Formats: sequence, structure tokens, C-alpha cells
Amino acid sequence: MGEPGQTKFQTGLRRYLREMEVDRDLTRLICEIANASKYIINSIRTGDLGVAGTSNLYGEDQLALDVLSDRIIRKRLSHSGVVANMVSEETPEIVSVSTDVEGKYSVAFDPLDGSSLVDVNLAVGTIVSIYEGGNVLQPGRNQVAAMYILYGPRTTLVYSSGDGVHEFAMNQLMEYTLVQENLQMAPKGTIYSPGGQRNLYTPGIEKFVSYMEQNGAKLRYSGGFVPDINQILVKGQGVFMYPHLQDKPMGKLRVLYELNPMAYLIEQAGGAASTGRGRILDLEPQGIDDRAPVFIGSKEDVAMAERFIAEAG
Ligand code: AFP
Repeated sequence: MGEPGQTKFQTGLRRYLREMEVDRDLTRLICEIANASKYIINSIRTGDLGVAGTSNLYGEDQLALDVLSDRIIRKRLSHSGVVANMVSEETPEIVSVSTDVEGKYSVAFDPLDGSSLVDVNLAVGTIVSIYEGGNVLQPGRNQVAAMYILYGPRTTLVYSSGDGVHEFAMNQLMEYTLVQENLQMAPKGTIYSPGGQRNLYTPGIEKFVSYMEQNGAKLRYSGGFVPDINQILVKGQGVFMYPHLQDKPMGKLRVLYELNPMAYLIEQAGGAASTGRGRILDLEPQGIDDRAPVFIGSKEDVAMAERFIAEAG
């Protein structure tokens, strides 16, 4: 794999996808999104951090980073030639790119999840869910690929197209090269990442948190879904949750472009992803902005959360 003398772990993303025999058009789609990330990085690193609707000192229209990131990705998807429909957190309606859906893909994405964290210099990410054909409103178990890009101290890209989960890092030439293949989740973990306000937890959630702490688990929570999931996936253990709360029975996170892609990746790595009462990937989406509670990570930890919820709500 790769050039003579090159170790496998310097293989570029496009070459790796080709050598893994990933469909040619899916390879193109994944690489288009990877290329879009270079412009997003530039916006994060150098862009004004204003909010949409204001103007910068040059009088130019100020775009919030998430709006700008959405435009960057949408433009590349529209010109890729392999996308039928797309929907994003920033533009919550299904946009038709091509009426000819045969052989094309539909994409649901969060262009810059956790964008409010950029102001305090914490890590943020792009999350992408990919289906064959023209329908994005289908159960997550039908995804053909999912990926995220994490803009942290390093810029990394993690994807799966159903044959394991693989991690790439961006080098000084802004190329993604392989750093880890086949990420694997241990059945139990020592990290827990608890979203939502603790005083709004239900008895079952409280019992689960106490169970994790009594087993020595450490709390790791940044407020960014991508870095918080990435930590669990790359360390290969732990559980993230954004549970049902007393005032938010459906939790906070969105099914289409946050939960489904991350659930696909975590299951591909041997972990589990549950609403607390059932598999995330079996949810039948009713609408673009569906939300669901989530417990995702090491299988046995997720199962314990389901047990406490079954017993105590
Ligand atoms: P934004 O994209 O609106 O910043 O929200 C990020 C997020 O959806 C997800 O990245 C985090 O896991 C979650 O919110 C954190 O929510 P809390 O701030 O309520 O903990």
C-alpha cells in the first residue's frame, strides 16, 4: 500500500479509499468533504468570530462560522456530481442537487458542530451522514458511510464505509494521511461524558452516573459532540450521554446529522448507541430536526444505562 518505502501509515486518504476498494463515487464524495475542511480550517483559524448579519471592519457581510462552513460544504457537494439531495443543521430543508438520484448519494451534515466553542478556543467538528440514492429520511442503519472532521490541536478525519473505522491526520501540506486503522471499542470503559444539566437527570440516569463513578470512571466533557465522541472512539473505551431530561424528554442532539453518523461509526468499531430504550440506528426519522436521547460508546456501559432506565426511568 502506498509508495515504495512509504509505510502504510502515511497513505493518503484517496489512495487508502481506493485500496480499500470503496466505491469510486463514494470515494469522490468523502474526498470532496475532506477538501472542504481545508477551507473551514482557514475560516476557523483566521476568520472574524462575529455573528451572521453583522459586518466586519471592511464593511463586508459577516458570516458566522457555522453559516460559512455550511456554504463551503454545500458548494462542494453541489458541484461534486455524486450528490442527489442534502440537508444540514444550518439549512433544515432537503435541498435537491440532482433529480437523477440513480448512483448518487444523499448527505445530512452538521457543518460546524459546537461552533459556539470556537470563541473559547475549544475543539469543534464537521459531522456527515451518507445514504445511497435520494432519501435522507431513513433509519441510520441504512447509511453507507459516515465521517467526521475534528478541528482540534490536530485536524483529524475519521470515516467508515462499513469496513471498519479509520483515522487520518492532516499533515503540513494539508493532506490527510492514515494514522490508525480499525479503531475498536472495549466492552467497558473508564470515561463518562455526561451532557445536560445534572439537576434535570431522572432517577435512572442518576443511578447510571453513580454506577460509573463507583467503578472509577472519570468525567470528560468538553461540550463538543465531536471531540467528546472522538476521545471515546480513539481511546477505545467510555460512554457519552446526552440523556432524556425532566424538561427535555427527547434530549438535545439531532438524529439525522449528529446521532446517526456517530452511532454508525461507534457500532462499526464494536460499540453501541442507544436512546436508552432502543438502538439509535433503528429510529424511523419523522422529520429533519428529530432529536433523541443518546448513550453511546462501550457496549456494556450502554447496556447498564438501558438497565437503569428500564428500572428507574
Ligand atoms: P451547538 O452546535 O449548538 O454549539 O451545540 C453543540 C451540541 O449540540 C453538541 O456538540 C454537544 O454535545 C452539546 O451541544 C452540548 O450541549 P450542552 O451545552 O447543553 O452541554
